[in-house]
Amino acid sequence: MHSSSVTPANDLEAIARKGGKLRRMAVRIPTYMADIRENPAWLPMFLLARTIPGRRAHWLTAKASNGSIAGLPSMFDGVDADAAVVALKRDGIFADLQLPDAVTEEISAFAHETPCFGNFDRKVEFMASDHRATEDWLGRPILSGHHFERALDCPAVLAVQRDPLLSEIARRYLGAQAQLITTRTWWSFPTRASEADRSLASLDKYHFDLDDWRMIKFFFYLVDVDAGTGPHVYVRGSHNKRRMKHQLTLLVGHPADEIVDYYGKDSPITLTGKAGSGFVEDPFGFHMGTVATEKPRLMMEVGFGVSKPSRRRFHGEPVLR
Ligand SMILES: O=C(O)CCC(=O)C(=O)O
Repeated sequence: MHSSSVTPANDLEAIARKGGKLRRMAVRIPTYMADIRENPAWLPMFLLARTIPGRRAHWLTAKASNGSIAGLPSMFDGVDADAAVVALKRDGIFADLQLPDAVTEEISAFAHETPCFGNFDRKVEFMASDHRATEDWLGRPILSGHHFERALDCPAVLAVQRDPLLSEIARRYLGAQAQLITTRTWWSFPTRASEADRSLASLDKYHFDLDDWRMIKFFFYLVDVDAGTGPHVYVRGSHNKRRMKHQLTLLVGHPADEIVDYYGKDSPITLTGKAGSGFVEDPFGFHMGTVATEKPRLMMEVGFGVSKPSRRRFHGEPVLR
């Protein structure tokens, strides 16, 4: 009696979990297919870059970086690129970046004044201050608001993207082939989002990125981010060590208990901070954004990789079904 009443519930839970996994994966398939059509070289990367041997083999092609930024003006005064690269190699993350106030204010003002696109859908265009009204009009939750290519209309965004310190860290970590592959700004809104929307926005589930063989991403908060603003979480050390089960699956997202059991309960770091604070991470390490519960989060990302960038993905735009 006891076991028969428990087993079906467990089965249902397992089926639901599997259904959730499939839904999360299905939502990314149109993007993966578009990537392969645009650049067939993406297929071997997609299949092999998730494995540690595949990755290590690719790291062997990294060329030593010979350039130096000594003498070039940077807005990140006092940041030691060597210390950043040491931390990236050891932990997968360096969390000691700070934008000048004027830059933070300029990007924040731009994001408040520029319409964004909800849930990556170009038909859902609205100002961040109209988020609730737009949800009412649309009849469903809006989790994210991206500015896509409009971000490059903001001179301060361009100044961050082109800052020599970022490319210096990228070249020293990824090798001389490092090149810019993403620049995006976006809002994450507090709302009750569906599993599919959370998956598209890479929220609330530990995952690793498979957009290139070797990558780093710089993230900057443009509002104060505390526990209620959907802070980013990164699992230290998970960028160079991977459970076999997580290498031999097409899924990039995995349950938190599996991650914490393997990497240790002290390995996840939750990144809260003032507007303007930033960090750089190797996104092969497990990470996630969390869904904001109280206030919208405004974030900027500048990503570097070693392969030809995709125009669409440059601004974080997936393909919707
Ligand atoms: O929104 C975030 O904090 C995470 C974004 C993310 O997971 C990603 O860019 O891969």
